[in-house]
Amino acid sequence: MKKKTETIPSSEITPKDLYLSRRKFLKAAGLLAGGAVLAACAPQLVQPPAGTDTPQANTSTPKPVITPFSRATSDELGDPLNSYKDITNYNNYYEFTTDKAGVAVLAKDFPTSPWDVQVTGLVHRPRTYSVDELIRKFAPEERVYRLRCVEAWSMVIPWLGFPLWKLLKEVEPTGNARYVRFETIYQPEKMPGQRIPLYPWPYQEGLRLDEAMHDLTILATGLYGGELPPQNGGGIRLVVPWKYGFKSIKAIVKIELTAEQPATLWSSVAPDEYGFYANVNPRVDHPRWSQRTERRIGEFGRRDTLLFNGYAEQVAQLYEGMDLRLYY
Ligand SMILES: Nc1nc2c(c(=O)[nH]1)N[C@H]1C(S)=C(S)[C@@H](COP(=O)(O)O)O[C@H]1N2
Ligand SMILES: [Mo]
Repeated sequence: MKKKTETIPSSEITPKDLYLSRRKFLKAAGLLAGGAVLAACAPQLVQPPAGTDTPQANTSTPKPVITPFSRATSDELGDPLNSYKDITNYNNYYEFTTDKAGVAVLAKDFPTSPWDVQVTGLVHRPRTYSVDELIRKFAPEERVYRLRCVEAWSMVIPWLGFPLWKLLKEVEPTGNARYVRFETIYQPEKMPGQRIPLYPWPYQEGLRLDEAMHDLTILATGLYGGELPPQNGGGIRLVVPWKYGFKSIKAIVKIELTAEQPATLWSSVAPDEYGFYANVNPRVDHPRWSQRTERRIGEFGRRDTLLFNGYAEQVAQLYEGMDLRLYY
């Protein structure tokens, strides 16, 4: 494993004191419900649309209604967060539908808790973890990241998550491990898109081990201070902010350390359009459209796309010696 020296500590990305466990979060939510205690910290409070704020409970006790909040109002470049409504109602999730505005409705009753993730392959300590245990162990923190879809739209999203390296360190990759493979749940009875054999389900993705160990790479368990809605990849999803959104695989049930570069759904469907690396790069056009600019959801007009989605200072060293035009 390469030692990283130039990564930004999470404390510089977002406030240190927002390391909320789910339990602490519920407490905080209680405070919110009781009054305006945290209102000053949450100037852009957004009321979630009815029905999208409470992931379905397995019990008859309804979960408390959670008001999404974030201490941050913008990313580190000064651009405002997208609204909770945008983030949870404009989604790519082909297991449900290819209609971005239709995912939230179709995923509404998809059960995200309890949720288990198996960590396996070339590791000394293979294990299955529940997301609840991961949350207790690794205390998710807020990370405000840009998400840039290969389709040339983008958002700024306040995730709750923990760096993937913490989990990988715990399972101890063997000396032969060079890649990490991720697999989405396969549940065609609950995911209508998986009944259409157009894609080689289940969705799978992969990272090189040093990319996976980079401090910017997180497993997200929530957003806007609350739980991770099904349409955004609950129980748990990957977020790799310097790569096109399709690398950030949702609803992960398996993480496997491998010696060989794993197959990915998109690179097997269209290898010349969606490469394994998929680093955001305005200079490498998609075969069917330019990647020079993008549409920030909620804005008029277009803005320039940034190399590595604006994270070049932190991640460019991962690709030294690689011709970025060839590894798209
Ligand atoms: N399992 C799975 N993960 C997925 C996708 C998908 O279709 N299935 N779409 C990807 C794409 S193309 C994007 S842009 C992001 C969108 O994440 P969001 O809906 O939370 O904004 O999820 C990625 N992860
Ligand atoms: Mo995407």
